Amino acid sequence: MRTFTFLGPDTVSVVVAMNGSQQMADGTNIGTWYFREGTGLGFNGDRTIPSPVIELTEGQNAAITLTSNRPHSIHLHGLDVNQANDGVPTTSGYVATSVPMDGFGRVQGYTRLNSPFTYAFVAPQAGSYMYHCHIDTALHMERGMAGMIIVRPPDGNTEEVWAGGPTFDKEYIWHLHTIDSSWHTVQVSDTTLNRYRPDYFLINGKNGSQIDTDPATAITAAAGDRVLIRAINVGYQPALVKFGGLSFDVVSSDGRPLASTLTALTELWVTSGERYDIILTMPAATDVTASVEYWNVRMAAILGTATAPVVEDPTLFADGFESGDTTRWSNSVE
Ligand SMILES: [Cu+2]
Repeated sequence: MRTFTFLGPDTVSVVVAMNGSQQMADGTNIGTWYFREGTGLGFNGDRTIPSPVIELTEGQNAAITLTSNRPHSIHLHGLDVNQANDGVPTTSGYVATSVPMDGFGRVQGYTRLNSPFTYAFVAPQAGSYMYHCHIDTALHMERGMAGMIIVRPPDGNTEEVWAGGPTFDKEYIWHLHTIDSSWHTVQVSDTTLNRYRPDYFLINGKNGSQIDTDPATAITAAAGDRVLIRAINVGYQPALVKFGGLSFDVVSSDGRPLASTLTALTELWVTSGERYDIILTMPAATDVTASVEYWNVRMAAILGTATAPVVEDPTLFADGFESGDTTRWSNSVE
């Protein structure tokens, strides 16, 4: 169903690739940095952003081990972990070039290059979270060092947002991100980064017509199916998400259930660092185009838009089972 890799269960080994290359719809190859699963260093051949999904279960004792030959960290954005495991450098664990100074409230939670650092925590309440590198953050996140963390309910249920919470039949992740290609020619922050002028507008690392055929993003479901879309904005633009006029509900925000579900929305702002869990019930005979508008709110201007099809597939049975096909979660869209 997705192009992402699920990691887990208890110990996740993550390395950093700084030689990624992402081909955009216009043929341009954009250099990327990203986290990937593995224990060795270097390039694994997938060359993709976003970074992989880390999937955990509520209450699980989780450990994420980061190995890198350059300074990086994993910040557990929105997860209630203690400071040493939060991944914000100087007060928390990271992979350092040299041993940092002690004092000033710093913790000695760092390792040298190529020496793994382990972030240990108890997976919090079920919901949608994110992780990203917190070293030279503006550049490293933009380069692709960000991904989603999904915490499942304690029983591991993959059809319930949280224990006793809303149910769903199909699940999508919409990782919202923009790229300023001029930022992808520098190795460390410099004056190039004084301005952010995105020229690629992505969902799940793809742009333009690439999205139409990306089974991780293009929404197909049977009429009546409840489709969960976990929207996560790792970019620097507020994103206005619409599903072609279809109405939808929002059940949780930033990993927490809403006190009351927002119902019958037709658009939703998702700003930087936010996550929303959206449930769209697929109407019969649907064939519409969803859109993600990336805004410069100060200028009241849309900088760019990513679009994706939302289609009711009559060959699918309700509840997500495909007709004559038992490979329920492996999408066969060409
Ligand atoms: Cu980094």
